[in-house]
Amino acid sequence: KPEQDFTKVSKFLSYVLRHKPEAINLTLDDKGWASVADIIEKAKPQITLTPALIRQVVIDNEKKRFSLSYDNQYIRANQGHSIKVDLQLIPEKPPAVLYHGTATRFLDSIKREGLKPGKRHHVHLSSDIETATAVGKRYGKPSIIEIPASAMHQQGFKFFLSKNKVWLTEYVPANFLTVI
Ligand code: HQG
Repeated sequence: KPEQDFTKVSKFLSYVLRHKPEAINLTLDDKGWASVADIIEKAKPQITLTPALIRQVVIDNEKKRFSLSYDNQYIRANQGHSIKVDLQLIPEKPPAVLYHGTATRFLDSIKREGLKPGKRHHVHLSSDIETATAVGKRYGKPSIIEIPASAMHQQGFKFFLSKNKVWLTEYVPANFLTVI
């Protein structure tokens, strides 16, 4: 089925572009871009890619996880990295509230320590509860945390909106968190 192929390719691209390019001996530039031709070559024989398949995955991906350069020669992930890359994110004014979905079993620790980015660059926040619920479900029974983003922004906390509309911030101290 093509959808299954797309999922497999998306997972492969997420892995090498966000977390472990060295797994296939790929190099990213400092802004996270990799050559499409290079990926195709180095993905072999694990996975067979073509420029057309990569373009389809970039376009169809439900979360718009990847971007291609204008000439289609380079690709990068829009967010979610654990390796150091400079996405050149520009701070933006967030909406009044944002939501973070997590597993219920993490709540005690989160209430104590605040929301931390873990292995990634940022804490990931959503503008709607449905998306946050889907994110939280990945690790178990979901819980939703509401964050007063405007108020934090007024106090000097920076927020960024990734190209695929995920809100990002470095850290959310515990006093800003309300479990809803
Ligand atoms: C939790 C997916 C204990 C945090 C999604 C989360 C998202 C704490 C987990 C994107 C904590 C990290 C990111 C603390 C935070 N104590 N646990 N103090 N602070 N946590 O996967 O936000 O499909 O790195 O709540 O849709 O779940 O990959 O982050 O549960 O947008 O494109 O630590 O990944 O997108 O987990 O998900 P993650 P996330 P993709």
